Amino acid sequence: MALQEINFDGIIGPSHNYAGLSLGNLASAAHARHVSHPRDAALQGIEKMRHNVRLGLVQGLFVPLPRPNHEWLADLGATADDVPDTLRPAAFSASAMWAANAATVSPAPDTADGRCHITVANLRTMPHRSHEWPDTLSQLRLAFADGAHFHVHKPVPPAFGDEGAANHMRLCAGHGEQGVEIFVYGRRGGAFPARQHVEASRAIARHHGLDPERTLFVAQSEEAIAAGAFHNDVVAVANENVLLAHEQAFEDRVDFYASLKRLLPEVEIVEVPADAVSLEDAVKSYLFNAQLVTLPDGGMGLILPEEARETPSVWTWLEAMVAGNGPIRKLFVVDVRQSMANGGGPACLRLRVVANPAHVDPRFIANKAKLDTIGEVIREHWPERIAPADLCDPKLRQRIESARAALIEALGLNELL
Ligand code: SUG
Repeated sequence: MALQEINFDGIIGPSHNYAGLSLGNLASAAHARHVSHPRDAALQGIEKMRHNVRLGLVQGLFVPLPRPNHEWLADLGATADDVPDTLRPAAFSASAMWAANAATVSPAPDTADGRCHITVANLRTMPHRSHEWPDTLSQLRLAFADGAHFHVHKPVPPAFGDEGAANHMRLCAGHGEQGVEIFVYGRRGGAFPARQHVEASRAIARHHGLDPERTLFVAQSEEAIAAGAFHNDVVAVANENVLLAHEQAFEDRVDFYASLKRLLPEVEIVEVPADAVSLEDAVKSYLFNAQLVTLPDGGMGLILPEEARETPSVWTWLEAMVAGNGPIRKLFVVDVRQSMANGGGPACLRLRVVANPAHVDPRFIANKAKLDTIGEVIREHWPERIAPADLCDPKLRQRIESARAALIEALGLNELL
């Protein structure tokens, strides 16, 4: 079977809450200490997966990580029964839902040994995300255990921040052909941190055995980070030969586009001008955090958050784009508002892997019946709401832990308990 795009969505965990933990992520700051709705959040995520399955796309899934993270607390000399207020929200964070930050993926046609290479992200910049990687690594090693086709790498050393696929794009003439891999890094972000270090990206490219001639390292623009684009996938998205990007996404777009055209003459660059959509509207609407996908009947579509339809400048531009003669022909809108309120749109919620689905552990591949089962578990076990003070309640903690266990048992993934 040919290589296919598989989108692995992170199932939104039962501890989903709004703690305002991510400096530079405007939505996270705006919703700090709001009441969250984990059950609705997770069902919104399942509905997005159902939507994509209905479109005929191959859908995968990852399960939530154990929260609170007892091992991380123990390393900090604390326990879940006696956790300082300053650590509690980080120990409970459901941030692993944003699977685009789980790892960087180089498909088999791009790598020296012809296997798909996957490096788990260290996420070291934000404390609440820095303890995701050990459990994410266990899950990746299970899903992609077939060593003939995959190589899963440990994270790059924490000296250099790495936030995974959210800062990586692959352009190619077709999924099965050697592509051009683009690593986008940050240098400065005004008042906000640059979360992807170029040395982390370079290390990943070496570990994955990429051809240096077909690998680009591109600086994200300082103004984009300062405007709230804390990851490149807030201002750009790529699929096969199409790049959709905001005019102000990159530090030196002229140089980047010229290199890209030289390496991949088939590339089609769709640029959104700043005078049509401001950086502010791009960040508010998450227009670029859409999933840009190749549809089974040909042509490409964008799977966008509701917020894009609600932002007039964005929707006007998108409608004009699909009416034109460009490569992106269809718009689909999904409701992921609970995730969006923490700065995670449709593309944040998925890790894209180009591989043969038959080589992946089938427990991580979704279908309609499995999504129905997961939906039932969520309806029965996920808390309906979490206010900040609830995180101190031992009964909530117990509920979060038993909810995760129920899901894992339903999926037969007991190795992850
Ligand atoms: O790392 N939000 C995440 C959002 C990640 C979005 N991912 C991509 N763009 N690919 C982050 O900033 C907020 C958690 C809180 O504040 O409770 C948070 O971690």
